[in-house]
Amino acid sequence: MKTVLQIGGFAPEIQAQLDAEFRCLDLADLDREPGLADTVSAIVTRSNQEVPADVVRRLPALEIIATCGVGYDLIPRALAAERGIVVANTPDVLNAAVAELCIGSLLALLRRLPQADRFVRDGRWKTAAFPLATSLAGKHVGIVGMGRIGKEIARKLEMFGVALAYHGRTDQRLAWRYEADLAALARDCDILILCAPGGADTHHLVDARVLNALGPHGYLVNVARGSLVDETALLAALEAGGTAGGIAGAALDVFDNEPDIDPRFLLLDNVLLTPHLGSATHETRAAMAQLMLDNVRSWFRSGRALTPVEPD
Ligand code: 8YV
Repeated sequence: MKTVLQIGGFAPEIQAQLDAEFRCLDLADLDREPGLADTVSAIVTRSNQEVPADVVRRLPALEIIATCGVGYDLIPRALAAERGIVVANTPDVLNAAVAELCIGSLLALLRRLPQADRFVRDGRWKTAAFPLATSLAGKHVGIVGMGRIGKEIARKLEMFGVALAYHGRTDQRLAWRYEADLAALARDCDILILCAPGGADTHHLVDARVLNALGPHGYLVNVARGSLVDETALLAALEAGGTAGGIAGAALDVFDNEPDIDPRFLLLDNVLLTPHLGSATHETRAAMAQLMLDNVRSWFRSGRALTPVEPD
C-alpha cells in the first residue's frame, strides 16, 4: 500500500477512499516519527493549502503532488521540477462553477442586490424607492487571464450583450479582441474581471496605475487570487469611489491573507465580499476531489497523471 502525505482535509466520502487505498499520514505524523518521511510517495492537498518546500525536501521518495483545485501557486513547482516530481491539478471540472460565481457576483454588484435585500428587510421600501442601479448589458468587459475559466466566463457573458476584450501573456487569436497592455484594457472597459493564475508572474498585476485607468465609473471582479491585486491601492480606490482616483466598486472572492481580510473592506458599501466560493458547490468539489484521487491512482498504475500541470 502506497504512503500518502495529506495536507488539508477532504469530504468524508473522499477521505474514505483515500484511507481505503493508501496509508495516509499528516504533517504531525512526520514530526512524531521522522522515519515515515522516507515512505511518502505522494502528497494530496487543496489549492488553498501551502505545500512547504521544506516538507517536499524531507520526502526523498516523493513522486507526485496532487492538488484538489486548479490553482497551484502554493506548490513549490521549481523544486518539484528539479526533483522530477509531477504536479497535478483539477482543471475544467470547476470552470462552470467559477464562471457562475463571477457573473452572479458581477450582477449582484451592479444591481446592488445585497443592499436591496437589506432595504426590504429594514422596511425602508414602505417609504422610499430603491435607487436606480447599473445595467450589465451594453458594457465593455475586460477579462484578465483567458484560460479555461476565462473562456467559460466570456462565453457566458456574451449572452448578456456585452463587448468583450482580454489581456494575457499571448494573443490567442480568439473571437474577442486581445489587448497586450493591461492599463489600456482597463481604460477601455467598464468592468475588469480577474481570472489569471496566482503566483510570482501575476503578483500585483492590478496596481494603482491599472485601477486609475479603470476609473471612477469602473468595476473590478476578482475570482482568481488576492495576490493579483495591490490591495493597498485597491482599498484607496474603493474609498475614493466615484471620485477622481477611485473605482465605482468591486466584487471580491479572494483576498490577501484569507480568511483574515483587511477590516477596511468591511466598512465599504461599494464592495461585494464572498469567502472564496468560486468552486464551492457540492457537484464541483466532488468532481475536483475525484479527479485529484484519479490523478494519484493513474500515476501509481501507469506512471502518468490524468491532468498534470504543464511546465511553464
Ligand atoms: C479552492 C481554488 O482552492 O481551485 C482553486 O484554485 O481556488 C478553489 O477551488 C478550493 O479550496 C479547492 O479545494
